[in-house]
Amino acid sequence: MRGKILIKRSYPVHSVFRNFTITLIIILTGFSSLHAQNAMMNVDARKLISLNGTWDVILDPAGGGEWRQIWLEKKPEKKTDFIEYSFDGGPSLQVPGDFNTQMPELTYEECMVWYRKIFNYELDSGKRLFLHFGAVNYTADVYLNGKKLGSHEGGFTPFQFEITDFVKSGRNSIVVKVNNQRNKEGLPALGFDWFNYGGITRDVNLILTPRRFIEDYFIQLGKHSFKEINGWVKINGIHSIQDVRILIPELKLNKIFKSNQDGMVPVNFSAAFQLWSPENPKLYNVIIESETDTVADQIGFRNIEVKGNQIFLNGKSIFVRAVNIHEEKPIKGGRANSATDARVLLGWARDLGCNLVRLAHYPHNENMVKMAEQMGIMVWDEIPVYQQIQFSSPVVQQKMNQMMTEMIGRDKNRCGVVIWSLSNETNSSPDRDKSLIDLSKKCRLLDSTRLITSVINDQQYKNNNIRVWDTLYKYFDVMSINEYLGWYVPWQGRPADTKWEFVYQKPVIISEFGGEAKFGTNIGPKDEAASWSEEYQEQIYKDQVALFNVTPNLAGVCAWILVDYHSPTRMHPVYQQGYNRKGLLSELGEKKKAWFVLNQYYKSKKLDYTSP
Ligand code: GCB
Repeated sequence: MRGKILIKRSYPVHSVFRNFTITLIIILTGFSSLHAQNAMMNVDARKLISLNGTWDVILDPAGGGEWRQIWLEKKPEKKTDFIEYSFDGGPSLQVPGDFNTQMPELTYEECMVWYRKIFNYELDSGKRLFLHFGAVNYTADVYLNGKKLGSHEGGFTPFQFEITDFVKSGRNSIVVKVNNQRNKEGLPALGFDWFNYGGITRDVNLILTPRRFIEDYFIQLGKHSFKEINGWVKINGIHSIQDVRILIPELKLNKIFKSNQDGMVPVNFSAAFQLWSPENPKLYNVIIESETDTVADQIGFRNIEVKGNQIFLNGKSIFVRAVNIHEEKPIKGGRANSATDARVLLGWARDLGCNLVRLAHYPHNENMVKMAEQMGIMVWDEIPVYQQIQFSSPVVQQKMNQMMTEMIGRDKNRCGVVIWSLSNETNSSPDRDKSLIDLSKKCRLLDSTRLITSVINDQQYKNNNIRVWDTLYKYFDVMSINEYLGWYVPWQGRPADTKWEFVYQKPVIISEFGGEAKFGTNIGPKDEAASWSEEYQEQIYKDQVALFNVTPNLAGVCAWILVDYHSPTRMHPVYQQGYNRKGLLSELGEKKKAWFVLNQYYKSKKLDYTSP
């Protein structure tokens, strides 16, 4: 009751009435606010007009912009009019980029910011026009020329709107209400151990297409094959049978396929591909031609499978030498996005000896995924189903499904991506099991070719025994175990004497392990965690290697984490200073002692790439 009175006091009555009326209309007509469309992939290969650069902004920490209807961009018309907002004469922000690191007053803000971009456009009746966002954290409400196009939720995946019928000749204005406030039913939910960078964090583009265009395609090897493509192409805007041609000039391949009436084109063919692998990251120029459109992509072909307790890449058993990475700009901090950021982070991972990177805990920008593929580093893609998720909520389940669909939609032709991860450290419950099992089935329907996993940390420790029991493991290809022995969990005995008990027999990846140390801290008792010393962290890594050596079914390990990163929950004033210090590298890229232990281990594991 009190809440209601407060709302009436602080918001003009007419706006409350208006909101109520809209709600009523929605309930009565079943009309809900428009959702963004699933985004086109391979945006770089399309005809683009970039909307990156300077955007005008209005900061809205108190949430007043909604009832002032900022998207209408009203101007005073009569002498007695005044309008209490304006994009003109206000601050601006760079897009792509998080807002927290661009304005000191926004450093720790989780709030609303309204963005505006003006662009000029010449109408072309032969073309369709899409407004594409690489990612906005966390929610985005998008308006064009005062009309709402729709909304999107989820900070790490692309979305778009078709604006062919709304764009005008001449001046157009886009307004986006961005809100990075965390919420209980969000993904992630309320608690997470990374910095919640808000804003339009990835590229914004206008995409021009022909009226009938190549909307989507999946061109990858079939599940068990080394030479047979089992995919599809989707043509948008046709209602008749059409030809689609696939060309791979290097292989002298030129094949024609027929669509159905709705534009779906099944694509099957064989070729003698040189398979993609970390040793030979071969990509082919693949051209897809419809009667009215052409799209080119760099695509690689490889086979990833689990047989027994091992992972096989192109028929050879592999050991995954991996590291976790958060999407933070090397050295500078802030949300990473550029190819340069990707090159530095992946270069560090390669120096360490990695053949895989886990892009924790959400889909990273496309530069990371593409560059890893070019460098011969396999990728683990993950959705932010992280720790305390409200699995009982149907809305949350629908969001999980949407984010997974968007991640797979974007990255499905990147052969470097070998694992879809559907969650991290969730608590066992009937609701969790049901939602994640359900999600795993949907994932396999969308893409049956990759391995899927869910990361779990509820193993039981007793008398130097580790019992891995979670029923969820049954539904996934790889058992991904996070264990922090030596840090959150004390060693239970000699690491080399540890006994594992696995309820399910599958390949095991230790997906997180490690501990904190501040670079350059070498004083204090070396056997005390609270010394935050490099030596303490180094010992954890030595002990972990001893543990790995007695871990049955071990198919790989993935250290937490490559670089120290910002996390406001890390509050020790001397050693953490707002950073999670589990990095093998400091935030400036300096190597801690543990780095050398893992580097040695990975060098020894390189020899494990064997034929079955
Ligand atoms: C974990 C989480 C990771 C954390 C890490 C830590 O288990 O999966 O997101 O950041 O531990 O440093 O505590």
